[in-house]
Amino acid sequence: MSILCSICRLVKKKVQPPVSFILNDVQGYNMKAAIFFGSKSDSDTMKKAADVLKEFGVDYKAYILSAHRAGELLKKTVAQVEKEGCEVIIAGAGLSAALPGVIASETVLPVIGVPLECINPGKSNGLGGMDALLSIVQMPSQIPVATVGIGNAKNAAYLAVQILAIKYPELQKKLADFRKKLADDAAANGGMGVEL
Ligand code: AIR
Repeated sequence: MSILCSICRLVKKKVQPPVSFILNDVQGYNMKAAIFFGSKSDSDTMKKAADVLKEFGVDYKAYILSAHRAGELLKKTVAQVEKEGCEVIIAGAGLSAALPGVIASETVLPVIGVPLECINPGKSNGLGGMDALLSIVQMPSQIPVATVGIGNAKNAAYLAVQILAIKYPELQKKLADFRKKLADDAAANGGMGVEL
């Protein structure tokens, strides 16, 4: 009887794969995000979002696609990233920044918009990012875009990581460690009291 029990236990162990195996192999995808932005001139700012995703080990793809200049290709690409298992989208644009809103209209994935300050010698310099901020944040009801501060691509990525962490426990752990380090650094840098 006890030998039989031991065999049962072993078989049970074998058919119970570890959580990471279930997430990565059986369901067929890893954590995925997509980054869209409207112009090559936005690259330096949007790269900061990519850096945060890398830091947290989130897979992502990035696309330069203007909602105004390449609308059809944008729609196709949004459909494509959805098919590939993308779970959250970051979208940045400057000037009259339709990109995040247009993407939000094409998908039910959460879209995080980054209003960009446009400094483009020889072309329109925009309004310090206020133009993009209002374009992105003032979405009509039913089609929301979660909007971060002007140029704050990093925060878009932190929010994307937090959204993904609802599903991925390993990200929850990384976020908890990250927040603890922030608090520890604050304590070490005057948070415990300073002499003035
Ligand atoms: N843009 C491009 N297509 C539509 C918009 N709103 C934005 C880009 C960039 C700015 O216009 O996101 O911030 C200037 O783009 P470009 O290509 O002229 O340098």
